[in-house]
Amino acid sequence: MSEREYDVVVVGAGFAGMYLLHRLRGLGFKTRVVEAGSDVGGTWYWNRYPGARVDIESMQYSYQFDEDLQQEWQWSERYSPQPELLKYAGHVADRFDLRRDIQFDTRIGSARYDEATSRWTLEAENGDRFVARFFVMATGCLSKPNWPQIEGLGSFAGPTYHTALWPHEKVDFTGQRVAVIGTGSSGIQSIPVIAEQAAELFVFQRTPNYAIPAHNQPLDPVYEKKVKSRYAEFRTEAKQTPPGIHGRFRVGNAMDATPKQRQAEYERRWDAGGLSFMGSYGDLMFNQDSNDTVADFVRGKIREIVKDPDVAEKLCPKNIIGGKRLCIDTSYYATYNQEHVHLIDVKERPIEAITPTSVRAHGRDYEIDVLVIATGFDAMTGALTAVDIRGKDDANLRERWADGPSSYLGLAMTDFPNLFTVTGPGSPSVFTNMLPTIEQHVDWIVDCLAYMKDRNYTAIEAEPDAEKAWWDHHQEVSKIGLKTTTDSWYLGANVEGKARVFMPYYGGFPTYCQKCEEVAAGGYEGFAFG
Ligand code: NA7
Repeated sequence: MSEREYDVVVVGAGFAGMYLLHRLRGLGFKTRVVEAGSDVGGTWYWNRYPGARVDIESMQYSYQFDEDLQQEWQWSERYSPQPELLKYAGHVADRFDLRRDIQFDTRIGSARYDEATSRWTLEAENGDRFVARFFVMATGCLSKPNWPQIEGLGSFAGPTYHTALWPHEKVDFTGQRVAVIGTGSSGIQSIPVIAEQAAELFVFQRTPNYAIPAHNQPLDPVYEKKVKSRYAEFRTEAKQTPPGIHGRFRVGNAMDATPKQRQAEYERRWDAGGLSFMGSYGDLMFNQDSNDTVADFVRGKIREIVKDPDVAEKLCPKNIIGGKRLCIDTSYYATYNQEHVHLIDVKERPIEAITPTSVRAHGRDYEIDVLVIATGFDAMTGALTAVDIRGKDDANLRERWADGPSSYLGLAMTDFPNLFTVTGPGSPSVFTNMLPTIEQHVDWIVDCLAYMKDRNYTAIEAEPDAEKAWWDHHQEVSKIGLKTTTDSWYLGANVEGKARVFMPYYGGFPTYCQKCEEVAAGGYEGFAFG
């Protein structure tokens, strides 16, 4: 047990925490990063399930703050697999000598603000205490695993693996009877790989998802050279698009094109693969008829790929496309053509129970050896409210957000002075390429701390009016279009009892960055300094 004092304590050593440490150190802030895992990497440290892979192209899903780093690092595939992303995180930690200021294997349980000293005291579950003027939660948007509420879950006698808490040692499914519960990105990425080994695979699907082929392949050296010859410009161009991703995003309306033109465009995008599929037309997320055309196209593909028409129908999503996060897959639908792969629809009749040897559904026991839980995360707020955070006058973040979160720019909250969140609710976060978004947030936070240091300010707090105005704007923007018409983790709908409030900012990365810049240029408008 120890107690030490710092200028800044950062919780989380994923890409956000690592870059924060690098920048804060550069400005002379005495910084400590506290991380629950045993190494750096965040998402890529925990999500080691078979098939785990980023859904943004590798050349874009990487840091850009250091030109030498981005020139020297070589990705091997179009979409990096988890082990390579973890290796990259480790490389960055080595290159910038980060680990010496990171305390691993330490989970923060509580944080309390002392108004008299304008300092936070963080207490870890092992009893270690960290006192600091500033406290940054760099805990990620998808980091608190969501466990399904199924009777008997803990009673299963064989191994149970959650995709978000995958063991470090290799899991061998050879000859095993395996159940996978959940068909979001994690299920869709892992199911084809598990099917290669398993003797029998039972997939329990509550809601079918749209998956677009990744067409993953070794990274084309010509493309790599081209991007690297103008990396800075390439990055700048990416930041001018709403998701902060370099790609072909058309502005025309799907309904203005003829059916033949639309079909040709969707085919072309399907063949190219990846998230830019939804960039086929500008109105796909704003016009139900337009969305129907692209959703029908994907349903048509599912029916073409999956040989058994009943299985194909079960796999066809009924909700709009893009309401839930689009999945990027490798052979997902084709996996169901294998005789040992079985799809069990548990939408109308949920899983009844988990027994020591089976998953019970529709009155039948599916006998299994291994249980894989791919039920996602308590997204956006879960990791923040997992810590007992108490601000001014003992303001309790968990209670404050019981009816849904609120934040100024996803960066700070009234009554919680000197606390910053990286990609918090109300920031564009998961609608963008997370790496540049993280860098933007970190730069903004660090610049703000430097501004305070120059002026000898000791406390900063979001003003209630500014927070309310931003949150109202954010909620207003989220209602434009179709996004809120689907139950999703963006809305908190995947966690039982969680308030349904739309969390990521839907106004686009450029608009958000402009607002952040204006706030800073105006002497941090909407913030009060002490
Ligand atoms: P997701 O996308 O939240 O998917 C979780 C899946 O688990 C989804 O299909 C859920 O169905 C399903 N689920 C949840 N609870 C149950 C129960 N009780 N029974 C059956 N099925 C259930 O999480 P992922 O980890 O796949 O991906 C999260 C993000 O990580 C992803 O969007 C990428 O950004 C990376 P539901 O749809 O709720 O009916």
